[in-house]
Amino acid sequence: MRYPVGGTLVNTMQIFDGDGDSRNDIVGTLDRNALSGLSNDALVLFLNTGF
Ligand SMILES: [Ca+2]
Repeated sequence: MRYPVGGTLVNTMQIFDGDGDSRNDIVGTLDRNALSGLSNDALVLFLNTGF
């Protein structure tokens, strides 16, 4: 499977309480496909701050 050079995909997103404050947060893994397709992956964490 080919991806555009420099594209960013969201591989997975999971909802869980990452910081234990009883509000659900979201963690996602980003796959930023460089030429190898395996570099520049990243984890992102979205904290629900309860506004
Ligand atoms: Ca939380």
